[in-house]
Amino acid sequence: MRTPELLLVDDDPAMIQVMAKVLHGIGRLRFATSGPLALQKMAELPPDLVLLDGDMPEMDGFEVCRRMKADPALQDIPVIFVTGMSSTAEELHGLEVGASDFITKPISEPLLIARTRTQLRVKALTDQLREVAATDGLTGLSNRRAFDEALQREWARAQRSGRPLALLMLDVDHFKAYNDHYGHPAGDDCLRQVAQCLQASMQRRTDMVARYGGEEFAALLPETDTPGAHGVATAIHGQLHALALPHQASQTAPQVTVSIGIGTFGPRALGWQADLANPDPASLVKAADSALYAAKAAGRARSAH
Ligand code: GH3
Ligand code: MG
Ligand code: MG
Ligand code: MG
Repeated sequence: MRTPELLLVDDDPAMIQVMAKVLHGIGRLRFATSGPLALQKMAELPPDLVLLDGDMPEMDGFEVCRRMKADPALQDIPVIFVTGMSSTAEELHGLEVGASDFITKPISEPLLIARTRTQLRVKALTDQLREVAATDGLTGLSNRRAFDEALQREWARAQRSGRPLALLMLDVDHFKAYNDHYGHPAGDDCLRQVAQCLQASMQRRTDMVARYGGEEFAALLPETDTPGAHGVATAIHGQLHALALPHQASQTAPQVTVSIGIGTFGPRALGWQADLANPDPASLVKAADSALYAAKAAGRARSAH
């Protein structure tokens, strides 16, 4: 397991020193002496746990916690309040804004360690669960759910920025025949190899390839226009050709090939395909899907737009 990142937040540096001495063996420690500074550090690198002073002059811990829980990038990070107050009302307030646990000052070292470990364990399990929920079990690629989420996100970003967005739909050619000829387990293995090849063909860190379902894959290419998308598709055909997975039962070629449909979204004035009355993410999928159908009809092992 990777080293956990802890953020210790208290307006009193002496208090941070006390906690740091106790927690230094548990993870990598970072510090903030105010609410705004804490939020800034979290934005730079989301920690695995925040130990948060309730009472701070500029912005109190409750407000920091409220803001964290309203931010999708920060809301799964557990927060332990370290407070001087221990009234039921304060504790309720903390729970209402999303606190996971409480420690009262003066802190007990064993309790601080035990509660910190507990929350880090919960965080590690949450991360694991999120990872499993987003991953396709056969290929290890992102799954359909993760793809749909990314599409919503990137679609919204493209709308805001006016930058293009491309989507490739890929389908393995004559794959039913592959299964019939080589057997289903070999078919599974073939899908794994195709998946790896697709992953290796992605050109930018922000490109995402997913198993869309069955023997269909999808790639989401932010900031990519139609020529760029064609470039990626051509690279995929080339990589698969070089990989040369035998497919004796294919009517297209004696090796595994894919057909690719390209959909792009962007300002029409610049020549990108946006001729849709009410464009939404589904319309981009639909455009790529009809292009895929065209690529199949035109003879497979090719791309269409
Ligand atoms: P086309 O070139 O038109 O795409 O022909 P095709 O045979 O690939 O198309 P079809 O949709 O008829 O067949 C898809 C096949 O993919 C059928 C199905 O058994 C197989 N398949 C889907 N998911 C898996 C999987 O997880 N493992 C294996 N081994 N086969 C799968
Ligand atoms: Mg304080
Ligand atoms: Mg299919
Ligand atoms: Mg197919």
